[in-house]
Amino acid sequence: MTKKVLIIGLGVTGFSCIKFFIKQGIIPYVMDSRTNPPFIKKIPSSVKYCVGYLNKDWILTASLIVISPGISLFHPLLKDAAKKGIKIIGDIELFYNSTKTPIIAITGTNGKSTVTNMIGKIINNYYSAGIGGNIGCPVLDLLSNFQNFYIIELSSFQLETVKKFKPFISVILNISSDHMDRYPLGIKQYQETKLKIYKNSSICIYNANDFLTYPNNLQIHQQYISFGINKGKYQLYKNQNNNYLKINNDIILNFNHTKLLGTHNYVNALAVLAIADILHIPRKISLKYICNYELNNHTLQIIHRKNGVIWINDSKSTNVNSTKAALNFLGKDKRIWLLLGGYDKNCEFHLLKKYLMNNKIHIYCFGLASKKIMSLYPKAILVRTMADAIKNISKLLKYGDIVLLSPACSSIDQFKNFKDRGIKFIELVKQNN
Ligand code: UMA
Ligand code: ADP
Repeated sequence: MTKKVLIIGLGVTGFSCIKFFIKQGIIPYVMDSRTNPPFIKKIPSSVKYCVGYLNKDWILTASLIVISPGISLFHPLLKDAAKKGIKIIGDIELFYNSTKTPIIAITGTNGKSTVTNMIGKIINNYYSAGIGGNIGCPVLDLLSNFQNFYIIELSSFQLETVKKFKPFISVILNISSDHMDRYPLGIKQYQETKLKIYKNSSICIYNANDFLTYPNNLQIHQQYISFGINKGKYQLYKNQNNNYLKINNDIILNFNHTKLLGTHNYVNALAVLAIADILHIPRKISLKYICNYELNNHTLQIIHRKNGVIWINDSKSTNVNSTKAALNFLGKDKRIWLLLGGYDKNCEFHLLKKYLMNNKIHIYCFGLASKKIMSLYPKAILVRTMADAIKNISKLLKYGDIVLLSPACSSIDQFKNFKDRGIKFIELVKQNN
């Protein structure tokens, strides 16, 4: 019987899978539940496709199903396929099976892209590394170039389908409530998915302050390295106004002398140094890159200063914990105008209460989550769109104020993605100020 490979999802991942199989002489079948998925016009003519719904017959007669991260493994039709013994994997497993190059895999609720980029810059100065995964470039597209290492950012969605995947180094930066619309059994289900990253890994790096990241199945052949605030091998040690990087009681760096913003980014840098040390990269090089690292766009990015007012684009903040990190960084003294809202993924805004009850914070909320936000924070101001919020706020600002877009929600109800939301924010701020 010929092998019938079915690819589900026609976004960047699905398209990279089509190219991968065709290169191996296998013509796959493709489907997407959307009527007009992003890569529909690029499907080669030899490939049969079905869009607008998930085709049950195709699913139940496939010999291998490769799903994209946007499709849940817990979809009833996929559960039926699994019961029939049909193998279901994702691009990460295909990638692992196609390379002998050591893989550094990074996950966590927040900080993945920051850590992936920071370690990428360090490694690429000393060796060569291909960077991809949830950060943007689908992993199968990395295979064509020779590299010493692959650094891949992994979402919980991508980890759902890993089986034999064996990274050399795996990192979980932190775990807090996110994507609860995809994990009906709650944070434990989400955590268990994230913990899969450690399963076959040679070295596991975890956050000593966050027990949800602790490896659960300790194995004699694995090595465990921790980082954390005043805890773990790689420590952030706070003393009066200084923030030191400490390893085994030796102070290595004063974070106050770096370009990093906020305690959470100091902690991210601990994980980065732990990886760099494993790869024997001279500390001098690693510390130089850590000191000079500038945060990615849409992450605590100061985009405008006028009349003593600072405007910050933190559109990449798509959950409660990243908004907490932004508010912690800004402190309690300034008057903050916070733009909150979008699609909340069933997450818990009450966890922001401690921060949002501060009289100096004025909340403007928009998008699908706004009703939920209003019910918890009745003093918040409800607007239809982010543009309305910016227009209203612009008339009320005083010297010393900060306007922060850190929405704690994903953007898909009103924007294409977080980048689109951030770019529109920048345009609107400049138009109105
Ligand atoms: N979808 C359908 N029907 C389908 C397939 C997908 O409705 O049949 C929807 C999904 O619900 C999802 C969207 O389409 O909302 C995109 O899904 P996809 O699997 O086609 O996504 P790709 O374009 O292949 O991009 C994926 C990752 N997307 C998701 O996990 C939703 C990208 O992460 C990643 O960069 C890319 O693979 C390369 O690895 C994006 C993301 O938002 C940035 N990730 C989430 C996050 O960071 O919070 C997890
Ligand atoms: P991810 O790729 O996991 O989404 P990013 O590094 O792109 O992470 O950052 C996304 C958001 O999370 C930004 O708002 C950023 O300021 C915040 N963030 C980054 N690192 C952390 C962390 N360790 N803890 C909490 N929030 C963080």
